[in-house]
Amino acid sequence: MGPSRLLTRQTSLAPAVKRLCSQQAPAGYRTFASVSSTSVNPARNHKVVVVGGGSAGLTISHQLLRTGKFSQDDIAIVDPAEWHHYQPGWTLVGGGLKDKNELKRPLQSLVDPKLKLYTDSLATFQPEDNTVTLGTGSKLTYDQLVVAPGIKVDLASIKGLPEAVSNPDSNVSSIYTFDTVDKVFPTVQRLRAGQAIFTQPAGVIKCAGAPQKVLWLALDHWKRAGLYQPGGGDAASPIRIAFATALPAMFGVPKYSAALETLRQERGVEGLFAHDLVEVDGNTAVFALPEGKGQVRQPFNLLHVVPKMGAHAFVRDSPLANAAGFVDVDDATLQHKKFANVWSAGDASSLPTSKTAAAITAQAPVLVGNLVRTMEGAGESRPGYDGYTSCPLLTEYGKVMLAEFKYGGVPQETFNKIGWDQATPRRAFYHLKKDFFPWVYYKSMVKGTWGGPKGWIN
Ligand code: UQ1
Repeated sequence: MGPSRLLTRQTSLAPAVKRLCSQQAPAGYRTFASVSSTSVNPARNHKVVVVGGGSAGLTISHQLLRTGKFSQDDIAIVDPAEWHHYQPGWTLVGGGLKDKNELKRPLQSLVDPKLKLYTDSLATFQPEDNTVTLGTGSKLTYDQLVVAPGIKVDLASIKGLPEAVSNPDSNVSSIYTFDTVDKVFPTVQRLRAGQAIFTQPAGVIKCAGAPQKVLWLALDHWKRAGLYQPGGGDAASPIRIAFATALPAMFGVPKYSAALETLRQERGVEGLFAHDLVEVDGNTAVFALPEGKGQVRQPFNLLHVVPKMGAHAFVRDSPLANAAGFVDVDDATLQHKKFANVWSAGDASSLPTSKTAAAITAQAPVLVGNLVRTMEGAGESRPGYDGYTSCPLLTEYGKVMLAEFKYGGVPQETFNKIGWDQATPRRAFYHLKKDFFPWVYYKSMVKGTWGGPKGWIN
């Protein structure tokens, strides 16, 4: 029962409520109506509560709506964000190819009016009671819960990084946050000589290819400007480039890793493997080496940093999380391992695959199908997700290597059918990445009508 229905029943109170509500309350003043709505009826119920209005949350909410099984406000989205960002485009901003502001939309404008949007933060989960508590203290109850709030990008995980990226005079930047992404290309343009270092951290991050995409575009920029030449001496190549990654190889999938390692060597990029950035100290990057081998210090003239990432505290500290802090769902059904009416997809999930928007295109239909089956008591969830994900790796201006793979790092290439080996960078893939994916994302994906490699759905 909604609060308005409760109030109109109490006929003696109704005129007073009407009078009070018609007056403009000053900002921050709690009106009579808002006081009574929380005290009289603290929990609002929805058939489905979706936590997060990012790529996964919006895609899943709209795919649910398109099943035709939900009415006005049956589905609620909880997200405090004012803006929704097309984050896969931030590598393009780092390469000077797009403006960060053209990639964002007001979140409200992307939410179908049939969905209820709570612009609040989420405080805690009470899955035993089918309840979530919002940052305001209000509670929502649900029949089914979808947890898709994404992953936290933690600039403070690296000592000195927050200060360095926010200092306009430093050559330290990162494509991984909205506030810092537009600093990247000007630092690349400004560098005329010296050591450039691009980092990739230990641990789970979103889009594990992005740390090197920004490197490849910068390298191409300096090459075209006559400042970089593989194997050239100081005169021919005043800029030197290093990729410092905490991982042992260029990429997690052997097929693409081998192709990228060949590029690295051909292009004269120094590989600092098993180097995990822990501190930015003035113009020196400090890396931790594995197995207690200590630290190394590397002076730089330009540093592109990828911060460490991890589950949001409100997920990590909840009964829904696995030991790593991610929502503990089945790899194939996306159903929670303990709570059968809880689901997760995207960056917040435990799904052991690379965290990308492309992965959402394959995860969302499986989650939606199984959620609806469960809601209707139509039987057990069906395994349907094979780990599909993709990483369109910009390897230079005008070329992309379209890595597509599933669980176990097994390639699953869409354009295999027409005889293309996707480890070969191509111009057609560049236009998919730069022009087609951003367009289809806002035109169709977040509206629930894009199935990734399957094309248009619903
Ligand atoms: C995709 O659908 C998508 O979403 C719009 C991406 O953007 C982030 C992608 O990177 C990829 C690879 C897909 C998959 C689609 C095809 C046609 C391979």
